[in-house]
Amino acid sequence: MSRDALIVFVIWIVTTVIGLIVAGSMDIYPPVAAVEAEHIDQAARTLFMLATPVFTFVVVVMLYSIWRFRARDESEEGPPIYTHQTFAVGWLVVTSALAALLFYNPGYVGWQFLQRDPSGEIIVQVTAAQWHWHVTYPQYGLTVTSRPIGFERMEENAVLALPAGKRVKFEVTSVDVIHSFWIPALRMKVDAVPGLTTTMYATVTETGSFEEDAAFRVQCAELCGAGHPRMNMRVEILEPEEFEKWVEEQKKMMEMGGMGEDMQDDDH
Ligand SMILES: [Cu+2]
Repeated sequence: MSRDALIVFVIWIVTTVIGLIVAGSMDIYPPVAAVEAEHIDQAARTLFMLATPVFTFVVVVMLYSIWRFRARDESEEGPPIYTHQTFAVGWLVVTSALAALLFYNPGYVGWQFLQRDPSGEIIVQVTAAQWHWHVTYPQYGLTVTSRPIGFERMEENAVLALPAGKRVKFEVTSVDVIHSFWIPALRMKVDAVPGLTTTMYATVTETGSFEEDAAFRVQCAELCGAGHPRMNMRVEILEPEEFEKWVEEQKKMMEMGGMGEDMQDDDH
């Protein structure tokens, strides 16, 4: 091993260890409220861990080469650099193998897990429209509709409630353009496409609400027009008894023509 290669190797090991410690201690994940969310966070951590040595290797080799093999005065050109055949092939093989591994797991294996059970104890039908979410619970004969009023007045917005411990099947569609139905605390997201019904499953675990953390919200995740950033809705995950109470309250409000059925928004 040449002296340069040895130096690069040592710097690479040191920066990789530092990178792994930093990546491992970073708490960048919002609250987890579904079994699926834990798996998705785990996939993100795996990608971070595998990407760290590749990233530090590229940066260390690049910066070291720029410094070490620079032209020392203006009349001089730097030393010529030729392809190192063995290294190039080795690099291709290693990174392709890593990518193939990730396609399989968490890619394929993770996808199988998300689709493992096509039933739902609770069915939630979601219809997106510029810039509302119409949320129907067919088992309860209840529909709630969000208003595009933005974060500042989020406490006035409608609630999509879910019972903790239940498997939820979301059936999502759109009446106008493509939207995307996303609940960050569940880490699940699916496009809302006009003329199609897309499905998404979540096995909800923890109780929580928008008031506790903004990850408990529906957020449109596909640019859909001027009201896109305001196309959100509060999410509340309740104990099953609390959920039943919430349904009854909402139905009363619906009958009285109150918030549950409020289809208007203040901005038009
Ligand atoms: Cu949108």
